[in-house]
Amino acid sequence: MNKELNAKLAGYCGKPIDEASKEEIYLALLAMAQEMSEQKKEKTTGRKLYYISAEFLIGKLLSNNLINLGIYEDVRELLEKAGKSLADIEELEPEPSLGNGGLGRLAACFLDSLATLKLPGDGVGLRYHCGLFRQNFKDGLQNETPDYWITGNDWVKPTETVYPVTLAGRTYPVRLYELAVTGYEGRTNSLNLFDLDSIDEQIITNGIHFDKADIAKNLTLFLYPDDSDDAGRILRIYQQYLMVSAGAQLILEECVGRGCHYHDLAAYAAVQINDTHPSLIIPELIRLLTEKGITFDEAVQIVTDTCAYTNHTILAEALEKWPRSFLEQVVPQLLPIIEKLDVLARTRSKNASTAIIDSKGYVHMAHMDIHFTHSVNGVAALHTQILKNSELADFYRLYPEKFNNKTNGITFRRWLLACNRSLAAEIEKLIGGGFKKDADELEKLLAFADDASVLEKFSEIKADNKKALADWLYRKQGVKINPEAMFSIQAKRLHEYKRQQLNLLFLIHQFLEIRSGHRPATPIVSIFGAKAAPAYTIAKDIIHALLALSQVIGADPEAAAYMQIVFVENYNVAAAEKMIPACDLSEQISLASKEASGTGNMKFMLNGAVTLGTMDGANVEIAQRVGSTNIYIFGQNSRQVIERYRKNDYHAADWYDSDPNLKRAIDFLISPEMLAAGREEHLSRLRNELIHKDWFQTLPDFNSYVVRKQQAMADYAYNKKEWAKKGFVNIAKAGFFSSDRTIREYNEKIWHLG
Ligand code: 26Q
Repeated sequence: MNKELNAKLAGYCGKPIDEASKEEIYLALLAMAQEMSEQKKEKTTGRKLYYISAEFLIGKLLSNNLINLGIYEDVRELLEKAGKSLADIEELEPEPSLGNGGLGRLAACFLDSLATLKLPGDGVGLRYHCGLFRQNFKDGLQNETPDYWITGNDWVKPTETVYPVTLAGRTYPVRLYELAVTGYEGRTNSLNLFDLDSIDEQIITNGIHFDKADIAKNLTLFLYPDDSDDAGRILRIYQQYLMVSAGAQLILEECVGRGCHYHDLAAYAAVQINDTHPSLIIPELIRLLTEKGITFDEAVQIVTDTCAYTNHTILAEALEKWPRSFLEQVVPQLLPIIEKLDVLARTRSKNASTAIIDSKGYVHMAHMDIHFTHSVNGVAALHTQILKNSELADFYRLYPEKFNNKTNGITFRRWLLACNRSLAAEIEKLIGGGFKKDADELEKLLAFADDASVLEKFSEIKADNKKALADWLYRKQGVKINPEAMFSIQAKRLHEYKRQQLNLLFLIHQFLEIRSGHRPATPIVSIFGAKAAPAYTIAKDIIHALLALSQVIGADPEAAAYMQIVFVENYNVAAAEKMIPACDLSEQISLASKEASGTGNMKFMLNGAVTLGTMDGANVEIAQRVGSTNIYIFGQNSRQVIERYRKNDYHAADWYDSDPNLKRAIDFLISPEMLAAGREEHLSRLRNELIHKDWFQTLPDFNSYVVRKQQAMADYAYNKKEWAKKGFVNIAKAGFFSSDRTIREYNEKIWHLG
């Protein structure tokens, strides 16, 4: 095999491997993997899934594809023999950051599982020229620059297929690009991404600004990090319609090509709508079907039978609603259809809360989805419960049969086999390789949970990963961290509901405790990775406060011996792959009821970290599986939180006034030391926000957070073996959180593919 592969790769290089440069080898591997993936394409029969999503946070693909093609080890070895390092070559690959966070990464994990399970399922989305902005810190503030990832030698390839899409009365040719998604010992599916040839990267000026009016040049230039102004919001509708119109044409063309008659669309296609960003596919499919001569009523039925909707959030501000005037401007061809759907919805329920177009003229995307798809799912058990009982209760009464839960999952190929090879190898030694395709087999590890030598080995792997992270941080950011300390990691988008500010208050408290002579049980390195939406002021203030605090601690040798804060710049998939295997304590501290699921929590667990978390999202299901000795739960539960919101009687100032520790920590934000390290504008705004608003109830959870975290630190410090066992049990119990399981459930209950 090795010899054959060697010859093959040298063939792609056009020279012997030891004479080729890293760039040449990278391109050769890319070409070879693409050709091998191509050979695994299969003819589709029966029902095929189209997972339509504004985001696919695919990350780098080289190692992933080599693993899935079964040649990673062989390639690594033969490169090593030629004096080259595969790890160095991987560094050359740019990361396509075509997603904001969880929702986009979930879509990418799902594609991997679909192909691994040999299910016919393609992605449909947009080929943004710049992914989520690149983040760097200057003077303690986040700066944003464009993140170009397209080089001309990419995994994503242009095709000859072009669809016409009419936006604001003008028709644009939309090109289809394809990415081969190859499963682990599976089949190859496609990620179909649409783009305009006329996009012009030259129109970007200072940072990430550009002329928002010039549609032909800007439409797919950026992935949207927020919707802070109207010009931006309209552009998002343009993007969404470009995606769904080209997507709908692709779907109909493929199905007809396979012998489908328009009446039978639902027998050929299942369309999964990933949150509300692709919801316009509903009126668009109805429009196209009626153009083909199908009656409106039948078209509505066909589309309902074909489409299903996933909800990923219960934050009111993230539920998309568009002023009718925006839609009139961008997609006048859809408005008559949306209006008819609204009329139809109103015949089903007189309740104003379930209308599609409200009295102020806003079009509610989620409402259209729920009325006109056959399945509505939440992404974790608690989330689905909350949708049924509160957020979408009126809809649940109307359509109880549509509601179902599909707890999220992650692909173990990327999040274990690729990012933590030594752990995967050790697991394989103990229980064989079956877990790679049947994640439940990880439970076999439980037989070793009390085996001292096994736990010892797992602790060594963790220690090595921590050293590797420390080296990486030093190379990347020039910071030195103590690998002997406990690594606590909070890595996720910066958002008030995720409560990085709670972690901040803990760190201030810990710092002040050290100053007053109370040393913690263990030194701790608190590592953060988080991007804030460019217009999200308070989120940026939180980053600022953490960076300032990091300096204040660094300047105090006594405290610095016990604690350190590191903010990883430009957190993305590649960074996650380095950070997650090195984590001891996984911070999942959102306000209960607000985090729909979380998927980072699953990645950390799978890599042997212990969770410190609230009873929120999938943390609840993690806690249920690992048991209370192997997770640190704190804080109010979702019932208490929802009750507090309902009563509307939360006053942060009462908590601030009555808890001296809390008051001391909050006031430290504007202490002379902090003001010397940071800027008053940001620090006092954050302090005011915490005392006078604190919409995400940070203060009521402060005490129990401090207590549980200090308990975790003591357990880590004083009982290494017990601590190792906790992490080990987490790995053993992670099987349920494989996206293979999630995809099987979607297929059995919603899609019925093939
Ligand atoms: C909406 C309107 C205008 C502009 C942007 C948006 C927008 C963009 C992205 C709204 C939401 C998102 C992303 C949401 C998201 O990532 N949700 C996460 O989904 C994960 C997968 O289900 C869950 O695990 C997380 O709990 C959830 O927060």
